[in-house]
Amino acid sequence: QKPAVVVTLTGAAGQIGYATLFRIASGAMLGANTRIRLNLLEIPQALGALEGTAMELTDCSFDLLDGVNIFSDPRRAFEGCDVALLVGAKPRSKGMERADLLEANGAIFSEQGRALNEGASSDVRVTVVGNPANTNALITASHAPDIPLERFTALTRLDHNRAVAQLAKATGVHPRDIEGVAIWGNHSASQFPSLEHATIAGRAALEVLAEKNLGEQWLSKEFIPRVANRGAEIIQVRGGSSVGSAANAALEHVNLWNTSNSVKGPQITSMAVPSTGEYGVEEGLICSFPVTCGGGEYRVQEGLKLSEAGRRRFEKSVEELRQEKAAVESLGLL
Ligand code: NAX
Repeated sequence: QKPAVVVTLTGAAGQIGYATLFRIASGAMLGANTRIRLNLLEIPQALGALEGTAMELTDCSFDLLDGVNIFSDPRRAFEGCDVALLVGAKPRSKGMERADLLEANGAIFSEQGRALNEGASSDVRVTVVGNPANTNALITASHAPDIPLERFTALTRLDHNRAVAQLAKATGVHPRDIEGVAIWGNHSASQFPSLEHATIAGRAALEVLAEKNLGEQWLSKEFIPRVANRGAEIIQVRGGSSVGSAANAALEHVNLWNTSNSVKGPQITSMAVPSTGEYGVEEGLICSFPVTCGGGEYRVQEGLKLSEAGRRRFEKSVEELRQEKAAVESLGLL
């Protein structure tokens, strides 16, 4: 029998951590035939709560769960790590400047990058969820020079799922009939959720929308801002940030990327990955693109033509990524 896959989850006592762990242990992330060992990382103040979560995981007697270990030392948490989910991050507190936020997160992700570099297994795959996710992924990667750059990704699957849901709602179809939606750029309000190559039951989504009199106006005034600001909308309505949907998206991201027989079958998803020059995005930025993936690999879908408006929206988001990179560079975090 194959040895258990070591999954390291940071921020494990947080909200998304709690919503993710039980599903990981039940096989929703790596499939029903993959045994798992969980390494959970938290800050010292949260170890008590985390101990309680570990007890609950034990109480589930999951078939696939070979063990749970909790740590506050990243070097130990990432030892032998095959799949890393970096969820723990410093939230922006009142009065905190943007540079302070980048600096606080820079310290966390550079230390974790070094720990991955030292101890992770040679086939490690890393997914960053903690915000600012793209730039945190860049910081992590830059401190792990021995791990191939393409192993570092950031989560935009939640934005992707939100875009699919909004398209489904507007056209009165089920999300399962929708393909080819993509998030381009940064996981932030500047992102470009694109329907330009989306299809609904095989028909161009823009055509279906046009029949309902939903055109450029609807895209720019309703669809794009709705998707890009959905996190804020959830906070307003729910009184707290997205948790279940974020956990679900993180599981899907890892599942689609790392299993050859992913739960949802082959499909185009959105993933923030290190650019190798695709669509004119310079190397060194971790940018969301449409990708196909499976078996631990992904490929950016190339050759798609964006409209002029789409191109402009994408470029604006890429510019924000450049600025974030310049800011962390000037703080000496890369
Ligand atoms: P919580 O504040 O509930 O949990 C974060 C946890 O991380 C806390 O338990 C904290 O103690 C821990 N932590 C802080 N520093 C740490 C460190 N150095 N090592 C290990 N653990 C550490 O936040 P939660 O709602 O779980 O959200 C987690 C992160 O996900 C946030 O940064 C949030 O902004 C981000 N999100 C990213 C999304 C995405 O699509 N990329 C969507 C959802 C979410 O907003």
